[in-house]
Formats: sequence, structure tokens, C-alpha cells
Amino acid sequence: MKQVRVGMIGYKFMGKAHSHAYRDVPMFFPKVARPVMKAICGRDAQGVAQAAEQFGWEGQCTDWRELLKRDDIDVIDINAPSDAHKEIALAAAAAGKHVFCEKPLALTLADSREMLKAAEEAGVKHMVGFNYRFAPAVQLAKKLIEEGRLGQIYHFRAWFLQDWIVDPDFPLVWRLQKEIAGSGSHGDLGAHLIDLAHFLVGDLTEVIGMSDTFIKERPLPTSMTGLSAKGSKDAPKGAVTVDDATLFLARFASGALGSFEATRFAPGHRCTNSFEINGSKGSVKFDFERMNELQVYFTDDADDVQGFRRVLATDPSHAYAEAWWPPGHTIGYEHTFIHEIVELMQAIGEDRQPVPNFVDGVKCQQVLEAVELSIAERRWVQVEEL
Ligand code: SOE
Repeated sequence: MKQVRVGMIGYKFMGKAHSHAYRDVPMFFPKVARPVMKAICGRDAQGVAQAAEQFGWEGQCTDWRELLKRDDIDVIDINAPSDAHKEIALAAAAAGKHVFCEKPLALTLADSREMLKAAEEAGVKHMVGFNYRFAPAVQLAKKLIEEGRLGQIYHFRAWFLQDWIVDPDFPLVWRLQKEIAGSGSHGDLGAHLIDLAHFLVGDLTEVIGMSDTFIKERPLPTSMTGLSAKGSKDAPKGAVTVDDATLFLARFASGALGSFEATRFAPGHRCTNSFEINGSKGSVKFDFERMNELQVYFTDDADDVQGFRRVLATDPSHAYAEAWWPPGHTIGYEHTFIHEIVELMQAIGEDRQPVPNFVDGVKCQQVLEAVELSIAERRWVQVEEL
């Protein structure tokens, strides 16, 4: 069995999710190339050593450049904050390493294009972490659309609602700082919606958006990891430099109409990544908080049983289901990462580009920036303008 030796940068929230995926792939997907967890990298020596031990990495380091020098590492997995993506990806490609990078691909469209160019010129595999594509229920939606069972697609409406920073005393974490995150809910959550739109319905041609930052400044944190942070509400404050919410309308190349909403100010919604697609022959609805289910409606159902019905995407006919448990034994968030690592391992094993890759990352960045331009200039923006 081919082995794929991995070096990873980042050991907190995404580092844990990716590490778990690398450990589970050989157990549940024994026929794909086997990931070998060579080394994990993080700036804090004690923190990364503890993560290496806990997550099962052979070694660890505090300078990511060490990973690029090693001839026993084939893939560099970047899940450091967004401002580090470009430098690491360019250096990894130049070192001949395959690159898996968390979303959003970069801080800017120009940076993402530079990353794609470098990866293509280096002839390495490149992938971006749009994990929600890999939920079996999302794969089922894609299958229904491709089989024509929804007919002509009229509407794609998507919303990614969270509430972890509604408290104005929640500290100023990196996701709220433009120079590190690039944008707020737009690039963090809206990026997923844009990628799902591309995956399920196709390219967008024009957009117009609006955004706001509801809480303008927050206390500086004493510590942070993932979506949690510690700090006193009486601590010195720093300016929030990203959007708290961004909404936009869009037209697809297919003619379908799109509406997108990303916010971190929707109390009661912890991680409501949802979409609904309406076509001439039916509709589908997905809500990540009920990620094993797809609500489907078909116009040709008998008149007396017309209505949305729930499909549990855990039967053998559903994507990835046979690797897991009997029908009805549901899976979770972590499985979307396992499935994307399966795609990465399969692509490397089959010597093809994984999907989604940096091309998809650039397409997403282009829409993100088109929306930002539309907000700045208060007009419709053609995506191809960028
Ligand atoms: C925080 O908003 C976050 O963890 C995002 O960064 C992830 O990409 C998303 O999957 C869940 O929410």
C-alpha cells in the first residue's frame, strides 16, 4: 500500500480535526494510500509537543521550514491562521511538496492566484479544505441535481449562522482581525457557502452585497484556541477590523438566482450551515446541524403525498456510508474531514489533482472579493471584473 507522509502546520482546532482524520483513514478506508503522520508544527514548543503526543504524530517542530527540508515528508498540511497560508504554500510547492490548505485559501485573490500558479508550476497536488462538500447528504444533493431530478435550478439560497461572538465582551481573537483573517464571517463562513454554490449549481456571474460590524471593539484576549478565548472584559480593547455579518445576492451563469447570508450574530445558531435549492421538478434542503439528513421534495410525487420528506444519508447507496456503520448509525463533523483526507490520499495514489483544489480556492476568493467590491462601490459587480 502506497504511503503518503504528512507534515502539518497548526495544532489547535483544525490541527485536531485534521489529525483525527489522518488517524482514522487507514482504519475505515484501508484501500486508499495510507497517511503517515510524520511531524506537526506549532510556534509554542510545549503546546505542539503535547499535541504530537496526544494526536499521534511521530515528531514535532516549531519552525515549519524544517518540514520542507525533510525528504521523508510528501504533503504539507496548512491549518495555521489565514495570513500564513501564502508564504507556507509557496515555499512548500517550491520544495516539491503536495499542499493541503485550510479555507479560505488566502487573504486576497491575488495571493490565491499566486499560490495556484506556484503549485501548478511545481507540479504538485493541491487541495483546499472545503469540508462540507464531503457530507454524504451534500453529496446526495449533488447527485440529485446531476441526475436531473430537480430539473432546471431556479434558486440557491444559503445561510451560515453562528452566535459565538454575540457577547460584546468576547475577546478580540484572530478571526476578528483583518490582517490575520482577511475578513470575518464573509471569508470564514461565506467561503463555505460560495464553494457549496460552485459545487452544486455552478459559477456565479454577478453579485451585490452588504455587511456590518455590530461590535466595533473588544477586550484583548489572554489566550485563545478555536472559537474559545480567555480574557477580562476590563482588559484593554482592540478594534474589530472585519465584518460581523455579510449578505449578498448573486446570479449564476446558469441563470439561477442566489442569496447568501453569513453571520456570527444569530443567537441560537451554533453552526447552522444550510442551503435550499429549488428546481422545476423539486427541491432539497440541508442543515449541517442535522448533517445526516437531506430534505427532498419532488413535484411528481402522487398528489396525496406531496411534501418534503427526510432522507437519512446513511444507506449503502449514499457516499462513504459503506465505510462506516449500518443504516441509521449517523456520522458527524469530523467525518467530513476524514472524507476530504480520503480524497487527498486517493488523488495522490491515482496521480491526479484532488477536488476541491486551489482552482476552487481561487474561484471562491474571486467571489469573496467581488462581493467586497460591490459593498465598497454600492453596485452590482461582475465576478469576471476581478
Ligand atoms: C468558525 O467560524 C468555524 O470553525 C469556521 O472557521 C469553519 O470553517 C467552519 O466549518 C465552522 O466554523
